[in-house]
Amino acid sequence: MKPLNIILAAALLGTSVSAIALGDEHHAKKTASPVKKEQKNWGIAGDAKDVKRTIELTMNDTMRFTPDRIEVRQGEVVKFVVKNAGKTLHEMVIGDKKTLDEHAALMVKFPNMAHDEPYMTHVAAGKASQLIWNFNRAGDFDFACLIAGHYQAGMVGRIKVVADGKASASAAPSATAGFIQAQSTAPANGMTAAPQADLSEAEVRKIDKENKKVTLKHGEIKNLDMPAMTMIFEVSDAAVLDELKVGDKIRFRAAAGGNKLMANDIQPARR
Ligand SMILES: [Cu+2]
Repeated sequence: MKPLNIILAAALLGTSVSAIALGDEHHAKKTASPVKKEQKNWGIAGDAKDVKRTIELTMNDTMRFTPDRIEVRQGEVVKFVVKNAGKTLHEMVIGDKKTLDEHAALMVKFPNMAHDEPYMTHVAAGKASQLIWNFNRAGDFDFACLIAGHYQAGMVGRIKVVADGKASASAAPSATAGFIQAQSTAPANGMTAAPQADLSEAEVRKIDKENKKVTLKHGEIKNLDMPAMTMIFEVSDAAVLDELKVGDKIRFRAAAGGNKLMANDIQPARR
């Protein structure tokens, strides 16, 4: 599964074939980059080799998921096969209500913002994609389509992760509330907001020179009032991408213009 995806991603690099047509592209590229897994309140990225269960989900233009109620056991690694039976783009994003609410509000503000996180998959009309997630924390979570207007139209489902009685107390469900709080206020990975109001800090996650795009795991973007997350930005000059490599810590000036999010003035982060 993993090697296959890497080969697939490599095969796609030289082509201009719309990778979205393959449905799995999003996933394939992700698998190919050595990105550290990040524990979220609702779980952590799963590995294909650990998948114990496959759940098929269908999304459609009536803004519904089928099924929209899912129950899993804590520690279960689930492969979601997500089909888009509609005629418009949909996505499945797993999260908790607070996080999804925040993201949904941002998507209304920046409709063309492209996220890239292991707990989400975007599926073009008529295609299918997959997402592997390890539900290692018990609790009640949600999944949703955050494309502007869809969440607001009720495109949301529930995931109940039933605590595994045998699991050790180290799962610390009691810390849940504090975790959510910390997550919303502090950028992940210890990234701090740029001291200069309009410069943001980020780590380079993916470079797509052909399309003049760069995926950045960024800290808070104060000038856009955007919390820390991983997003795809465009650059005006592809040459700046030659200076970058995955893992670089940078500073940049984020700008929202027209329907684009731009990363301008990219420079190395000062230590
Ligand atoms: Cu949708």
